[in-house]
Amino acid sequence: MLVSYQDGLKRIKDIICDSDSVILLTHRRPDGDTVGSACALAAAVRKLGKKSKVLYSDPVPERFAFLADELGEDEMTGKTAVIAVDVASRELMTVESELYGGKVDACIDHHRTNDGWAEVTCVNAYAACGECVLDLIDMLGVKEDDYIARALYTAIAMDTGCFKYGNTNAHAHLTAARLYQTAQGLDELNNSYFVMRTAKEKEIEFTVHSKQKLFMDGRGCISSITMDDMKKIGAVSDDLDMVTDTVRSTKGVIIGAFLKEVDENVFRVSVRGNTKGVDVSQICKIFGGGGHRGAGGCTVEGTESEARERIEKAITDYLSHID
Ligand SMILES: [Mn+2]
Repeated sequence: MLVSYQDGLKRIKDIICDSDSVILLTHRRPDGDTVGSACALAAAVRKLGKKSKVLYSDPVPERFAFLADELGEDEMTGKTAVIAVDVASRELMTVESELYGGKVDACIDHHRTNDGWAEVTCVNAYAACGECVLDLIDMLGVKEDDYIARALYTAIAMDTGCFKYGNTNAHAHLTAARLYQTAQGLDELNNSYFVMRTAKEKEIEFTVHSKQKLFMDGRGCISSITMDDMKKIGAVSDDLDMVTDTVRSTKGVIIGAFLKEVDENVFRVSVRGNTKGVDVSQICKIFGGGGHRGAGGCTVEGTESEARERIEKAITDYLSHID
């Protein structure tokens, strides 16, 4: 059930205070926001003398693995609460429900599209879920330590693309500034997240650039990568996280889409918008997906060219209606 944000924070605080152990759940294909938010909340819960662990749905990408490793996991004892973070709908979790008892007591999130799927769901449309989690940690009366600050900084920096995406606002900066006062080595984190790339990632970038097509007089952009391409490079899905942005980085592009083949003839589509006037989640909804105004995702089936055509047509339709 969706409740008001402040009421939700209070209720989630009560749920935590009422429990001996807390399991945190992330969405599948975990990103910096869901991992950072879950790890930060798990660490805060421990400061209250309770046990905690995070269930990640899918393996944690290499660049965020240090957060999961440093946290480790407690043995759950006594009354155990289950809280999802950054999870807009139940379908976004692949973690086996037997692992957490099937019932999700609460969900704290920043997606406008959250349908209120958990027992208590509260949403604030901040740039990152990490900002919601800091509000909750404040309500719990826990002071953020170095680890919590690095985890929450990861959440905010990743979901704002290092404070470059259209969702970046004063609150995101002010929260990051607060975390800077506690965390050590955030410059190194930025460097590892936003500058350094593996040789494989560079090769992927090259492939994605070479398969890029501009349309609608350069206002739309599309590119894709197949499992075959990835096999040739020796890349895995995780290596692709950071290339999505290249489809919106050509000057003049309003909407860019990147298609990644995740199963034979099944493409996971990431759509990115460059101006505040567009809402790319509307395009993703056509294909059963969703997301934010500036960033959304969906899945389409077909060959590479069929999938590209369908997405290109949807973007063309959308762009011709906003002129
Ligand atoms: Mn997020």
